[in-house]
Amino acid sequence: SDRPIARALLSVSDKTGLLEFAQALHARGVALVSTGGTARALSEAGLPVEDVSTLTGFPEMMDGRVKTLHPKVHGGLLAIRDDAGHQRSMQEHGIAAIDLLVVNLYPFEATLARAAPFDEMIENIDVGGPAMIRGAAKNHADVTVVVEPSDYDPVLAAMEANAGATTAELRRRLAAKAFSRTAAYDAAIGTWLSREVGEDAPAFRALGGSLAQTLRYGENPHQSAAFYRTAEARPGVATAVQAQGKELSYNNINDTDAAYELVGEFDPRRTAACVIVKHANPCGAAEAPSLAEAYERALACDPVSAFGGIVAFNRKLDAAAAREIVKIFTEVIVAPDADDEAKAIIAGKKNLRLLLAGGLPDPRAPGLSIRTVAGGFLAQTRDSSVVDDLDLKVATKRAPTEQELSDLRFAFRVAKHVKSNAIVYARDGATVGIGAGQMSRVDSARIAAHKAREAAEAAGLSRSGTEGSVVASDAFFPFADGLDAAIEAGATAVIQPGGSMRDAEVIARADEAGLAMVFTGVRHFRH
Ligand code: 93A
Repeated sequence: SDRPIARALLSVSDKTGLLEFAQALHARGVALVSTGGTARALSEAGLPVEDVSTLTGFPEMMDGRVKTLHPKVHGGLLAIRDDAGHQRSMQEHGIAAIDLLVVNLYPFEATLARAAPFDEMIENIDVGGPAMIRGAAKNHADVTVVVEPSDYDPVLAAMEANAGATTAELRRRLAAKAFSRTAAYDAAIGTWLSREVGEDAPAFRALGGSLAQTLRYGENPHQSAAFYRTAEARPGVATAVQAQGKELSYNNINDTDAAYELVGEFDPRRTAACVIVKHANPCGAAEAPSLAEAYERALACDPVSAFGGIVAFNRKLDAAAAREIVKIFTEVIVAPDADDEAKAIIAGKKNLRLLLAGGLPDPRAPGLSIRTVAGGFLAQTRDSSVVDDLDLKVATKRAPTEQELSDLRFAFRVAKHVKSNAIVYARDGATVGIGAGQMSRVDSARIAAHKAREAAEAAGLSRSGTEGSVVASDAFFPFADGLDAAIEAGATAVIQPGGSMRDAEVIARADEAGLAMVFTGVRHFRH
């Protein structure tokens, strides 16, 4: 509830901004309670403060290991203000409500950073602080919790605007931050202690999530690895059930994720779709009336690379598709489900892994993506942009035909899931050439055209593989040469983000060649 804050408990290791904040609270008539060092700092500044040991009736003991771990503190934080039973307990045991908790923890991370001895690390594991933070954060309906000095001012501003109370919205935001802080704190401790005992698994777990599977090895046999599930319930490789086949490897899981995320871009109510992935890049993707046709068309894009690949479907696997897949060596099949006949056909290949995910991943769903860098990690929100939601702008004199537009959308959808620089040629709802992961966009364009030519030759087709196709680029063409490669390959239409300094030059070249070109305004780098 939005009652004015009457009592605050302050217990901070980092005393930055403490005095100003406590001063402002005092000026608003807030009673201050505090632990040893914090209380000393406040009273030295002339502020009236009750020592937490007076409150608990116990001295701080065991070198401060036990100072706030007491029902008078935790009852004051956790009691629901509107609950009659809770109120009775408070009265019975002489517990007073704590409306604001200000805690920052023993500096475990800073102590680790200066490579302190083991015993000092242990002493810097805060127990009482996280306990209070978690109690206050759980009870954020009534309690405001602050875990870093940068939130002192926002809390004061809210109190100023609300007659001494904070808002429910602010309390919830602060609670989210509080739980994230204690999680990161324990992760740092878990990682440190795992290193000390020479085990990787606990350190992995400290990153969050629950262990799904210990893997035989990582990307390479000399690396140890494990697979974790996070709380995110989005259907995908982590929620999939393995119906049959050999144990999954690290690379299998990574590649299956890439395949399933891409196939999830195809609405199963609109079309059947199939994606084949090798080394985390699609080597074929297609939509068609049936899964079997989609598979055949995806396979035709690059049958050499598809050998030993991961095959993903957007609909329940049926017998016709299963019969096609078992003709060549495949590592993993992933689909929302499979019918009994399909399962029986797959069962003929003992080693072939069949994963049933129960649903398709929603490409628009929010989520985080994380990667480590030396000494840290990078976090970003998922690339949840979907081409169907974009306002495509025709940049050339000629607008794309209906068929071209449909293929352009298809190609851009696939390009989102190809490592940059990504160039994707497509025709009639199927990729015909994919250029991935090159340092130069022209090279990706050439490779894509070259692969399309090879596949066409292998299939005995008379026309070059990219003739009459459309092409997607995951980022703008910085020079017209990337477009030249597409023109040379016989593409008739282009989709790309646009926004290059040389857009005018690129557009002029497209107009000259009679190409239609659309700009998405959205880039799909993927590294
Ligand atoms: O040793 S503790 O885990 N035991 C406790 O009961 C306790 N209560 C608060 N550490 C505890 N604290 C921590 O003390 C706070 O998280 C804060 O970091 C620090 C503040 O101590 P002082 O006020 O004496 O400087």
